[in-house]
Amino acid sequence: MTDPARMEPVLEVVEGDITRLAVDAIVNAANESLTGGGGVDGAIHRAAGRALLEECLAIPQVRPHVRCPTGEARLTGGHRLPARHVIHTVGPVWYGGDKGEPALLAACYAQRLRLAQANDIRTIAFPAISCGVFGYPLDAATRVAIETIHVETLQPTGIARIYFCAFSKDVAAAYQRALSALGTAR
Ligand code: AR6
Repeated sequence: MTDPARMEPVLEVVEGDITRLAVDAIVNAANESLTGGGGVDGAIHRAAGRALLEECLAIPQVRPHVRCPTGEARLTGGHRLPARHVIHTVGPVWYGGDKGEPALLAACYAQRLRLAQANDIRTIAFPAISCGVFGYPLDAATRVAIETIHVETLQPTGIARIYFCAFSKDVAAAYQRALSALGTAR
């Protein structure tokens, strides 16, 4: 029998609100202070309740007002969410594409997968990190997301299913284009 830990995960695009997903972990597109904000960050804090903010505030600051530098991640509980954990990450702000944005965004996905692997997370859902307030062009961002995860999960990770949670039809279509561009690789 095939060991499930050695299998490549299923990649699935779902449309809707990430706070409704009953997965082991949802990823938050946060800011460096981890004190909440708008977009998906605001939705996650509202749905998880005050205890999530308190857990975030207890995370040590690495410099004033910074608990999670851009490209890094911090793990908390899910509190009132159906998800068991929240992986808070901070994507890059889009400054035109020649300020290291693709590498920083790829690091967000690759390192989140490693954090998931280290915490026995088997199902994980990503929002379109940096594609809202931070202004990363949608097609470029979804390509980085899908390609990075594809390459990272060619090695065994123990992760069974990865959801790309699209908050609108446009975002879902961009993920589908990025998946098609992978061809028959999976
Ligand atoms: N479920 C899934 N996706 C969502 C949801 C939701 N409930 N709500 C929004 N999105 P953004 P960023 C989508 O702006 O660009 C915050 O203020 C949204 O449509 O949330 O990384 C933080 O505190 C878009 O496709 O994140 C930071 O300051 C995607 O999530 C800053 O925004 C990301 O949009 C981070 O900006």
